[in-house]
Amino acid sequence: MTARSRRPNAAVAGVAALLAAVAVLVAPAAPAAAHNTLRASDPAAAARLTAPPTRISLTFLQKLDPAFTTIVLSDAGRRKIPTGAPVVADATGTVTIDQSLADGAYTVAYRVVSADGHPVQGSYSFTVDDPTASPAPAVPTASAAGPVTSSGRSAGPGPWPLAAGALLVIVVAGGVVLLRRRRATA
Ligand SMILES: [Cu+2]
Repeated sequence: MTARSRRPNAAVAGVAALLAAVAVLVAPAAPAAAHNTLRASDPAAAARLTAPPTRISLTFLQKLDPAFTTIVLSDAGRRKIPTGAPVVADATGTVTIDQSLADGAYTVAYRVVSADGHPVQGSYSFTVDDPTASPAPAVPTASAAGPVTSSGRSAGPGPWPLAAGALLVIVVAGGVVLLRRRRATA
């Protein structure tokens, strides 16, 4: 009696394990997507500016909490540049720069919170290269509308499009072989 009831249980357990494995493979990277992410910035990441900026504006995916929004500007020597306190409007945080920035590389570091309360931090760099400020040869200016690069992780499309493409190739190749066989026998 107990031996009889064991077999269906084992089968059920096997199916459950299979379903669990499929669920793990199919489930998207939800935690990464749920966190706040830098969407755009002014100056843009890796921008080469011909005039020093007077403010830094960062736009995020989710609404910011003014109490937990930090934006720090520093120069190539990692010295902090004085700025005003962050002014938050919805998902955008802005700080004004108190001084005129000399030519050189600068880093913008930020720390904000996600909707779930978890902190998110990252940084990016831009360069000030004012042709009127120094006799150094002018470098072609990069577009300020370049893609935002941050140290935060981004959820890519994953291996599924690749797998779907490979499956399509197999199906098409199989169809071609079948057609050739039918023509050969006809
Ligand atoms: Cu979280």
